[in-house]
Amino acid sequence: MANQFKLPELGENVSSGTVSKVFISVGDSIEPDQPVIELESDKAVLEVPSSIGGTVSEIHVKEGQKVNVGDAVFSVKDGAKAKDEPKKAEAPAEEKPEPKPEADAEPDAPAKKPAAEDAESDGKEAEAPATRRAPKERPAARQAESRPAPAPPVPARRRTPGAPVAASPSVRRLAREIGVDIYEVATSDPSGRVTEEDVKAYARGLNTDVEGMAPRPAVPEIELPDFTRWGEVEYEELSAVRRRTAENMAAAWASIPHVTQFDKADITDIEAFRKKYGKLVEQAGGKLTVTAILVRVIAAALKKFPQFNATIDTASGEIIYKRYYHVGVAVDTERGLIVPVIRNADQKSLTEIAVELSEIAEKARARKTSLEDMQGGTFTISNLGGIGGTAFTPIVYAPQVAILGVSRAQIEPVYIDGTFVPRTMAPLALSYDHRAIDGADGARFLRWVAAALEQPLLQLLDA
Ligand code: CAO
Repeated sequence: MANQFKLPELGENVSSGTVSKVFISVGDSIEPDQPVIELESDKAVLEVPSSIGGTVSEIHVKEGQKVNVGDAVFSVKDGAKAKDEPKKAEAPAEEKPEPKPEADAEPDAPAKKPAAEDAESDGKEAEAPATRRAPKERPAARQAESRPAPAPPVPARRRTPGAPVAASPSVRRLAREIGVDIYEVATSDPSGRVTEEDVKAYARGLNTDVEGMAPRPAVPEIELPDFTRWGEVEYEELSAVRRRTAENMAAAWASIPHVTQFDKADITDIEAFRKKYGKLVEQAGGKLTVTAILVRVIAAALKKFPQFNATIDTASGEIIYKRYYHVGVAVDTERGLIVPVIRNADQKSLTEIAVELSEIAEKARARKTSLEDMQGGTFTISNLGGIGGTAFTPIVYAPQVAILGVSRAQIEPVYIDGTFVPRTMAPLALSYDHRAIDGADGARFLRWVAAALEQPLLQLLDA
């Protein structure tokens, strides 16, 4: 039975620190995962949770004392978890499931829950201490600039038990008072500390999602086996962008009945146009690309087909038609997918759009896109053609109702007036929310977009 808690590994670069607070006293009954000391290192201030439970018999550290990884912090005399130990012994190590996500911990006040309440997870904790997966430092700088939005209430993925969170007691208190689980909050502070602003931003996200929609439906989580049973594995903390993408995609996939409509656009003349006028746009500071042209064409298509520039609100039984045309463009960056928005694309010239697209893509790749830059989009374009591929089925970026995917344009033989002629054909894929849009409308919309690319003057007939 473990009766002494030693300072565990705290992260790749933290091997010691100064005890700034001791949260426990002799005689306290404590539980695994309960914060016991606050430790200040040169990198961050961390609360260190215990991996053992029991009644504290001795505290080996005091405030202001320097401690190293492996130093004894406190001892317990009765080991409240002793009763669970036979259970652990029965289970062969490799068949033990992952420790359960923690229960709602009250990080900055010693919790007084009865030990039996957590008997199951406590038992596992005692044998699989906090250091089983070395708690990693949060990649703070990456999270800081990439936080697209506060995390929504689903899925309720909790931190790995034992991974400490750096935050001051007042921030923890605030989180507790407003009902935020501090372990779910991403930090925006380069030091890795969770700040008051982080907690407030997270709390705002709990009430509504990014676009002000109702809270999303819960997405069931897939239970993971212990992969170490079959070989070596490596753990990497999800970046804020990856986490957010995962949540958005899962929510959209679970709640939107998708249909994907395919077509091809003959962009031979557009390619000739790009070659001819690319220099002019370059002088203005942009790049006349297929994506830039598509943004302009899509803005016109959204005016022609308002149901594609809408949101379906099943709760109120309404369709919300937006009278602005803000086109999001998926940008592939080192840290994942970012979707900045080109506002009022219907009112901008092609050159203006090309310049803005170059700017937002550069900004996204330089990690400078703000939350504001990504909000308010009414339709999204995802062009993977620069990378390759013949087709893909994009996922609608909720609460929008449609997204256009573009694959690599290639020269193909096209049968025209009795002869095969080489034409540059761009594969298009339109995914849409079948609750809001019928199949025939999907086909019409995409054909209209293809025709507008083939004969741009056609648009003017309706304009
Ligand atoms: N077919 C053939 N070639 C294409 C093409 C297409 N559909 N789209 C772009 N290209 C070419 C461009 O012409 C350019 O070639 P040159 O350098 O010879 O002129 C090259 O590919 C690179 O294009 P680009 O990336 O500079 O410019 P872009 O405006 O076409 O694309 C952007 C901008 C931001 C959309 C793109 O860089 C990008 O990030 N795409 C990935 C989007 C993504 O990840 N989507 C997935 C989201 S869903 O999981």
